[in-house]
Amino acid sequence: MEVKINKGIISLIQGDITKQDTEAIVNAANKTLLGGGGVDGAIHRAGGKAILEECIKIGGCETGEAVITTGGNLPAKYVIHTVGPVYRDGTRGEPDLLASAYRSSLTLASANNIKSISFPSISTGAYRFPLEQAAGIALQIAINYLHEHDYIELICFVLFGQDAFDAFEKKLGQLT
Ligand code: AR6
Repeated sequence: MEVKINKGIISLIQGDITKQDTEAIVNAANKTLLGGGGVDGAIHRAGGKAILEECIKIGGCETGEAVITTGGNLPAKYVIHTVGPVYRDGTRGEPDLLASAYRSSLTLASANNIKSISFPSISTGAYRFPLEQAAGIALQIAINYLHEHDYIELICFVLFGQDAFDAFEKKLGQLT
């Protein structure tokens, strides 16, 4: 599914983010930046040790913020590592922190002249953020960003399972 917003496109696909050839892919990392399971594990496995070495030098990342490394052996030139919130009960700033993780990643992409970027569904795996709410936040930030910035051409959401794809597809239909 694709939707044109201002000068850019939001695209939803089902697949593996490590295979994407957008200029940047986003990693759903943790604060240590030292790797883990899920998307993080897949990116470090496919990208090789250059990414981990850069992450060690950077030294960590706060929740809601983002940092950038090269893409190592990945098709993408860059990996933007962001840290989504661990979802507890929804009253601890989780929605704002998730929005901030997406916004910080897009801002960092712009600062590096990146025109195409792929996101996973941040925080909805090990960090247990409810999928439908997370999809709404992710898409709203992407829509707002494309309205405010003419430079980015493509924001792609790479959803791993049918449930995630369906949730994003439904929300994108509602929001556009
Ligand atoms: N491509 C795209 N999406 C994927 C892939 C992939 N290769 N693999 C998993 N997903 P998660 P989080 C989906 O757990 O919730 C790590 O250990 C997955 O199905 O990767 O932000 C980190 O080190 C789910 O929908 O990220 C942190 O400690 C979504 O990606 C912690 O997990 C996010 O799931 C971060 O947890």
